[in-house]
Amino acid sequence: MDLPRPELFDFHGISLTHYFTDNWENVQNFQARPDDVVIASYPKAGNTWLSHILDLLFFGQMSPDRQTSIPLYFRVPDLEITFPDFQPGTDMLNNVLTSPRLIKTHLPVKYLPKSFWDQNCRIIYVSRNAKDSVSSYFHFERMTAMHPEPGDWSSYLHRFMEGKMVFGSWYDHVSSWWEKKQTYSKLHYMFYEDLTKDTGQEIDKLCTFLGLSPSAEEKKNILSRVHFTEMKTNKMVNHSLFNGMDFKISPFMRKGKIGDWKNHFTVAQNQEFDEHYKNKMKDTTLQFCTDV
Ligand code: PPS
Repeated sequence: MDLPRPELFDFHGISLTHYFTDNWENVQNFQARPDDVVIASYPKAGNTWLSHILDLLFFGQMSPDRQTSIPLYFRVPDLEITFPDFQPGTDMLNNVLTSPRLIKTHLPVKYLPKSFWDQNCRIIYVSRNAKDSVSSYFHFERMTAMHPEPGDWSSYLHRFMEGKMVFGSWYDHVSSWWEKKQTYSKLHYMFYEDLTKDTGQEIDKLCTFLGLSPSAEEKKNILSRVHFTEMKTNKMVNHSLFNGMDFKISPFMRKGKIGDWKNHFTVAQNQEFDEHYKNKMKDTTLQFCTDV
């Protein structure tokens, strides 16, 4: 689809494009169901990975055709999205007949619709270190018509540091969701890096949080299906069926690694970034791993 790139603008204090604001009122008034499971993250933190894991955990046994016939972005709709030829995320979700509904969002914690808190819904937040997040985001913005053109790497990195990205500041996003975890017990905060290092252990923790007990056989099956190489070639999860992305520029499932930032940051950029990072993150206990 040949669409013009959207403008980035300030919306209630965060940078967004119209694809994420056109349906704002319906998003904010969205009615949650008590058993909804929300998968929240800043962009490029592993939301797709987690969505696939949860879909398999909840529906892999019950309705195996679901995974082979319905693209993941329909099985786990994005709450705030509106995109040509697609139903808005809220409509897709209102039409979901299976339960629990699995709901993807990139909203900062203060903009998650109130109903999710009122209904005491389970929320999983996945976070990824800033350097790999910005590197992944750069390549994603090169290839998707939903976001503005990223421009050159150096100015992009500075824009990330200033928080002028679609969905706002990474620093505010990851740390305000982290703060929320201290007071909201149904929030499971996890890290892309832990998921990479020991997927099985992270799935066990997820199961404890969600009250699920898959058999050893099921778990083995899930582990093989959520591996990067497996997902990269699976059309139902790799976004190749979505017409708003140009895989000739970059694939959605790109590298799937911890530390790819080293192929992007110069020594000087890394020093500047670290200084700025220390200051931005000085008031949070949140710690990230940036290396294997
Ligand atoms: S989005 O567009 O914000 O929803 O993107 P998101 O799914 O959150 O993040 C995309 C990055 O996650 C990587 N990914 C994985 N890494 C390892 N293993 C598995 N199974 C996996 N699935 C997705 C994906 O490759 C993107 O990271 P990069 O660094 O660009 O490869």
